Amino acid sequence: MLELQPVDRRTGLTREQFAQDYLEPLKPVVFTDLMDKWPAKSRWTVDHFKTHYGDLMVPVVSTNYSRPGRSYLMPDMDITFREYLEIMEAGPSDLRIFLWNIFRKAPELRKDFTIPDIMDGFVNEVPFMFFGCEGSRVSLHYDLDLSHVFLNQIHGRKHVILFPHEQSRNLYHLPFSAASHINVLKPDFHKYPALQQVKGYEVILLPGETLFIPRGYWHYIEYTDSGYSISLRAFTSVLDRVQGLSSITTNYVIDKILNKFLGKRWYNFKVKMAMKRAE
Ligand SMILES: O=C(O)CCC(=O)C(=O)O
Repeated sequence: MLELQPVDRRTGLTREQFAQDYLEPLKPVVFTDLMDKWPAKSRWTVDHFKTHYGDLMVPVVSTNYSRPGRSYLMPDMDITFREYLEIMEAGPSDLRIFLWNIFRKAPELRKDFTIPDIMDGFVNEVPFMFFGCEGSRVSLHYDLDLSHVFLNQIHGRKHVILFPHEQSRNLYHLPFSAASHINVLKPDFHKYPALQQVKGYEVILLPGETLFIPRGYWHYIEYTDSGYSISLRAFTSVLDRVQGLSSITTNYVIDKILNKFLGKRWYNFKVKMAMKRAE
């Protein structure tokens, strides 16, 4: 197993304590009370979504999503939100909705949550929602825009494993991407010996809790139950935002082009580079 320690759980954390203990040292933390006053906590039930937003079309991804050679953020199919929620209620499946800006189509949902005071002074990005069926997995990646993420769990539980960005080489980071194809739960130390150096964090995130994922952190997520969350993404400065945009350009754009023209050869080159860097 990889060396993992539990993420701290904190209640009543002040902005100053948060800045000193977590934001500045880039250490993850779970807030138990950040969304206490949000109407979304009780209002956003599966039935509420089905009744009011069931006809919206949603981009759904499966495990194909992280298959080698696929480009980042490419959905597998579009179905209605109602159809997706019915699949989610029916039992385990690998189907998920990733990084969905439901608020573009349903702006009134924004009234059901507020940006927490802890994020005062941050440059905020648009909120996104994530849905997943029981047992579905989000493969190990970091967010290319290098934003800080506040992942607010509305429904169901999630197992989250995190690693600092400095550990990218030991995690066999595939260059020109935000991905690594190592198996976090069953690491193959023989094939990937550098994994023995890796140190990370883990938590089972509960409904009503908020996980702070510092910028650049690697994360692997498994849906313990079917469920959903809303992520608030933010930067502490405009400079960080610009750095994020440059990271998207150099990784996403170059990768997409070379994937298209070189296909498997490009992927094999990235794997070779990842092994070499870890050595
Ligand atoms: O919760 C999820 O399904 C994925 C969350 C995630 O990867 C993110 O916020 O970057």
